[in-house]
Amino acid sequence: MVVMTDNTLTELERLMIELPSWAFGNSGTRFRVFPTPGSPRSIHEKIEDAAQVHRLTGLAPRVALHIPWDAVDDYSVLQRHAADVGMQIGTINSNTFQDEDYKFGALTHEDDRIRRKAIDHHLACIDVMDATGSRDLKIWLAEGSNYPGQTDMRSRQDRLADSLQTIYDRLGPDQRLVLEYKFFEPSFYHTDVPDWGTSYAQVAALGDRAMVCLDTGHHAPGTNIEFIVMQLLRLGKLGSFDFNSRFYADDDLIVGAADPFQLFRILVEVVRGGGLNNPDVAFMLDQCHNIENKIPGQIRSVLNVQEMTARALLLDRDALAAAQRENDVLAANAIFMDAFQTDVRSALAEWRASRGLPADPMAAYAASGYRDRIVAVRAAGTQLGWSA
Ligand code: RM4
Ligand code: MN
Repeated sequence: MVVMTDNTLTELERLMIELPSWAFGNSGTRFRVFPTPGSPRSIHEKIEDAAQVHRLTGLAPRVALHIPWDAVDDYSVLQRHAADVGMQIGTINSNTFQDEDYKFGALTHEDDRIRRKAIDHHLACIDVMDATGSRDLKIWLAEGSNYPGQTDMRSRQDRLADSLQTIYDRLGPDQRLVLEYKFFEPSFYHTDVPDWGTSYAQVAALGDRAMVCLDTGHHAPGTNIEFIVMQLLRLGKLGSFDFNSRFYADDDLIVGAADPFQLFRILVEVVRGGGLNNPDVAFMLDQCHNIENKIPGQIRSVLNVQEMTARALLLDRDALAAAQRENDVLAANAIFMDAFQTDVRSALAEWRASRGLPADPMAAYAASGYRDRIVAVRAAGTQLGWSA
C-alpha cells in the first residue's frame, strides 16, 4: 500500500484539468463518424455532460469552448447555465480551419481581405472571453502547403507575426494568447506553426501574455516531448497542455492510453519545472472519443492524468539528485522507474472516498443511470458533430 505524503495530497487536491466541449459531441475519422446515442444537441448539454465528469472526479470544473461550434447569442446565459451545473467556462478556441475562404491560409493568407477576416474572427473570440470571463485564447492554425514551391514560407511567417500582433493588442490585461503547434496535417509539406520553436519565436515577439500550447499528440514519432516541456518551463513560456495520446499521428486518444510512461516522463518534468498547480500552466484535454462513450472516456482521461501526477510526485528527487551527481546511471534510472512502477490506484481510491467522491468514478458513472437518461431524453433532435 502506497503512503501518500501530506505534501503529495495537497498537490493532488489542487489539480485541475479543463475539458474540451468537443470531446462530448460526435467525432470520427475522415472515413466515418459513428454517432453515439445520447450525444449532446447543444452546448448546454455538452456542459451538462462535462459536469458529470467533474461531479464524479472532483478534477474538472472547467470546460473549453470552440467558436463557432459552441457559439450562442447570449454568453451570460451560457455562463449562468454552466454555474448552475457547477462548471465554469474556460479557454476559448478559435477556428479558422473550416471556412471556404481559408483554403490557402487564414492568419498567413496573401489576400489581406481574407487575413483580416481571420483576424476579426479572433477579435470576436476575445469578445466572447470578455463575456464569459475566460482567460485564454487558444489558437491552432491549419495553415501550410502541400507541395514544395507552392508558397513562400518566409513571407507567411511575417504575415503571421503581424496578424498575431493585432490579436494580442486587443487582449485585456488579464487575458492571454496561447499558440499551439502541430508538425503536419492538414498540410502535408509545410505547416506554418509546426514546432515549439516556431511557436516560441512568434509568441516571444508578442509579449508576456503570449505563451506556447503543447498538444501531446502534435509531434513526430520518437520526439522527446518531456525535453520540450522542460525547455518551455525553463523559458517561462509553457502556457498550456492539450493532453491526449497517439500511436501514429494526431490520434486524440485517451490520455495515457498509448504510452503511459511518456505521460509519466512529461509530468516528472512538469513537477521539476514548477509547472504543477501553477496558474500559468493550464492542464487541458484535447480529445475525440470516436468509438468509446464520451463521458466515461473523459473520466478515464482525467483519472489517468491524476494517477500519473501522483506517481510523478512520488519520485524521490533527493535520492535521484544524489545518484545523478555520482553519475550512477543505473541507480538514477532505478529510482526513476520505481516511481513510475508504483501502483497508486488503491491509495487514490481511498483518498477520493475520504473526500466524499466515489472510490471508483468509472463504476459510479455506470451505476448512475445518467447514460440511460440522456439516451432517452436526447433521442429527438439533432446531435452535434465534431464540426457542427
Ligand atoms: C486541433 C487542435 C486544437 C483543437 C482542434 C479540435 O488539432 O489540437 O487544439 O481545437 O484540433
Ligand atoms: Mn490541441
